[in-house]
Amino acid sequence: MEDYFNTLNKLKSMDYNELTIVLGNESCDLDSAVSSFVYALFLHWQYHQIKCKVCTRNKRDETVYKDNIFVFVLNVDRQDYDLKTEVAYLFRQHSINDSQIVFKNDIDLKQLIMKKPTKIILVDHHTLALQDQFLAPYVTEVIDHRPRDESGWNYKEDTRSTIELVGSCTTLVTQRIKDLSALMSKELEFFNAYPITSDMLHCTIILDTVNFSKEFNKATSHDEEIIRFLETLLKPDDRESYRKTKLELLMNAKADVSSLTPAQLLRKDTKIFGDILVPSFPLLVREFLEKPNVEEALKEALITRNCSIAVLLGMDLKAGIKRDAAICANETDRADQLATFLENWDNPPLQLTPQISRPPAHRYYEQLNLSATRKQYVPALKQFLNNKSLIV
Ligand SMILES: [Mn+2]
Repeated sequence: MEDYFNTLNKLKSMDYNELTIVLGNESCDLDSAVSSFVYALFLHWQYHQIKCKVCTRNKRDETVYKDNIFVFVLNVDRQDYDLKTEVAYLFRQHSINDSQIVFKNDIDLKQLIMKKPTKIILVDHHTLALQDQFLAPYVTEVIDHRPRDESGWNYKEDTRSTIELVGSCTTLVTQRIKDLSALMSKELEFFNAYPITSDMLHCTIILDTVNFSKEFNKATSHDEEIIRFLETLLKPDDRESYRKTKLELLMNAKADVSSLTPAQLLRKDTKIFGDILVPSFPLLVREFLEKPNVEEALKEALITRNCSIAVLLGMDLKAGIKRDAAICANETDRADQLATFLENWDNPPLQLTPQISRPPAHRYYEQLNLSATRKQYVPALKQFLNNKSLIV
């Protein structure tokens, strides 16, 4: 593994011949992160397998010779990595440190593509985000498990695509690695050289298919075939309990926000409507408001997201479901107007019951409509914003 991570230093010093970037989608979920890491690592391995056959070290002039490098880029800013709790959990568990990872905001892709030959491989998505559209001419391969969307397909004609509706993109990545390895008659060598990849791929398929749950109905026979292949490498004693334990660990890691600061919680799952910031927390707002530095974090979040008011939504599942909400703003008049508006909203009623105020929140509520999520607040907030523009 050292050898691979060492090549990442060559990116910093621009000491390479050609760069291949493997990029997942912007949610940077486990599927995207593991797909890009494992595929980049495979391409690195494959390149060195082939290279050694065709050119021997003594025939190369080391002073001018440069290797091709293969870099996985996590499609999230470095400061937001901890928000992807299950990704950080699995990578750290396999001793992949944050310093060995290239995050989206660590590199300037616009500069890189101008300086040296660059290829982009998209995994777990095939439509570039708006701000990444300039990468389209550099895309050489796509591996994705969502329905093919031709509308944004402006890639070169010879772009190789593997698109198949399966539960996890890592199923397709594993298949592709198997196929390319077979072409080299080295069926299992990559997986044997980097055993953590089998585990990471296996974990991702388990999480994406919710351990092949019938209820979620995400898994296909291809996912099943691949997970069985991975299990021939991982050799669990008891397959059923092995899978079950993995799912529990990953689900817990995904829901564990205990290490997040208020500032991070305000970025984790947040939507903006007009100038209203609406973060949704996997804990009660009451607990959020008790965290240190919460007032500063709220002020900062409002300023950086260009908002003047925040509606905080909380949920707790520890002893049955509980929900609460709070309104925070610097400008109390407008906060009062929004409070009255939401209290009286009846489509459906949110059943906000005022409680004693909990600073720095302006208003604090228990929400008795337990099925109302942020989705049910959206029409209310939009209506409120429309009313305001009518008055002005
Ligand atoms: Mn996916």
